[in-house]
Amino acid sequence: MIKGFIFDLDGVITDTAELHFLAWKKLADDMGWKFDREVNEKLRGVSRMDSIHIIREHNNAQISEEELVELATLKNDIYVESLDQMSPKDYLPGAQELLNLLRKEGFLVALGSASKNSSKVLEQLDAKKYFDIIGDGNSVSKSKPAPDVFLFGAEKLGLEPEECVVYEDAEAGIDAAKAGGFHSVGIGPKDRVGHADIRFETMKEATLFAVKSHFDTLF
Ligand code: B16
Ligand code: MG
Repeated sequence: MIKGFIFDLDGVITDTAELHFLAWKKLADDMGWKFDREVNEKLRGVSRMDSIHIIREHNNAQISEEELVELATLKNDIYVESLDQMSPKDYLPGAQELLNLLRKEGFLVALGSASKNSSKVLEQLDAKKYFDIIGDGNSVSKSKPAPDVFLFGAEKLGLEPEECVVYEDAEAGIDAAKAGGFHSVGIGPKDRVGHADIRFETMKEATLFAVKSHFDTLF
């Protein structure tokens, strides 16, 4: 029986991708590095340090690990400052309605994000009230596609993976959900999350009704 839901943050609850893009772009410009939306797409759901490694490789830049950590911190400062402009208006369409309904129907709910800034993002959205457990980049050391952040959430909720549905917008996020034995809902195009148990183009279509209809006997 499905008793809980675990949500990725960026790309599922809200769209911070643009703010991440602008912050990486500023850093890349300052460094004289190439960085565009195509490269940014490769960073979806990927941790901060894995992201800067991808950008370094894209630029063939010879730079030490120590400097990379410093640069990632600079990018993060820009990103965190830009979160100040985020407000409860910035839920992705359908996300807040779903979270409200899950509360009303008594499901357990956890966050399962790669971000180390999830607390600030949830505060800006006034979304902490929807989550029983926050699992994020501070909770585990192995990031997606490892299932650790979802396993952390399930364990803290007191549930088995097969009792939880994971919502994810990243390829590595669906890989992580499947590796952990969770039911998965993919948000986005087929070439990205087509391997999820069920896929919707946007959160607007990924309603509780649609998910219940798909998993039917599990509810
Ligand atoms: P931070 P998610 C991910 O969030 C983003 O999709 C990804 O682009 C970002 O690099 C990662 O969080 C780390 O974020 O720098 O704030 O720790 O999709 O897992 O909610
Ligand atoms: Mg995401």
